[in-house]
Amino acid sequence: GQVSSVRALRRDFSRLLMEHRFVIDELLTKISILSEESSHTHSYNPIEHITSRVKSPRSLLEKVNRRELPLDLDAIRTKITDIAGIRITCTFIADTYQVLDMLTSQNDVRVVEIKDYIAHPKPNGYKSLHAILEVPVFLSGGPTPVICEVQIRTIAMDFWASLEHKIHYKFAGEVPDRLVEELTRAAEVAGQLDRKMEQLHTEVHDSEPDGSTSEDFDDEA
Ligand code: 0O2
Repeated sequence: GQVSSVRALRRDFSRLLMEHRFVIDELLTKISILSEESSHTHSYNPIEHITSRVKSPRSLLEKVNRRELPLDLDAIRTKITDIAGIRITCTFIADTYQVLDMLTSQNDVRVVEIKDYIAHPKPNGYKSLHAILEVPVFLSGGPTPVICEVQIRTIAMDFWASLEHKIHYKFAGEVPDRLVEELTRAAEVAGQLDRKMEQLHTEVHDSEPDGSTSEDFDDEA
């Protein structure tokens, strides 16, 4: 009857969330391998930090309602692409593209969609690379493709986005015009900082003497 179908829905819903925890685990492993390998090979790690989250049941259901989707788990799984989310903060702009490329070139990673808000910022100044990726999770019944949203940005972009997010919530989306303008200007300043830091980095890198420095021996010791 109704009780058993509610019970079944609950069970399927919790399985859906579990699978999205698994896809995060799969991707975090890929990212940490790339990061560690880069440190080893180039003595350089393009990744500053990584955060991840599975959407809470409440905010997932709110989104389902907002989108007027049926309570059908197959529809939810394909239409709501940010149930699993990973945010990678990189040092420089070039690193964001490189990390995206290293992830999307892997055989078992299917690119569903890429949104390049770095090349094409949102009107408010928001910048980030967004990738909707589908990765197999190896369950007892066989590989199950699961979707994850990966956001890749620089430290400056992340700094801006977290403040903007807080302000957005504080004003429940009705941010006063003056603040919106100031935030857009702050996004430009963050962009200038990113370009300046990248330029300094290139200069320092190019002026490094060729051949090994004493640091190069650290790993061999
Ligand atoms: P939260 O609280 O971070 O989860 P959609 O996700 O489909 O509703 P859209 O525009 O198709 O919306 O997707 P998009 O552009 O890829 O943006 C999704 C996520 O990017 C957002 O998730 C934010 O995390 C981030 N984002 C996008 N635009 C902005 C922005 O202007 N400011 C900030 N701070 N973050 C942004 P959520 O679910 O909206 O929010």
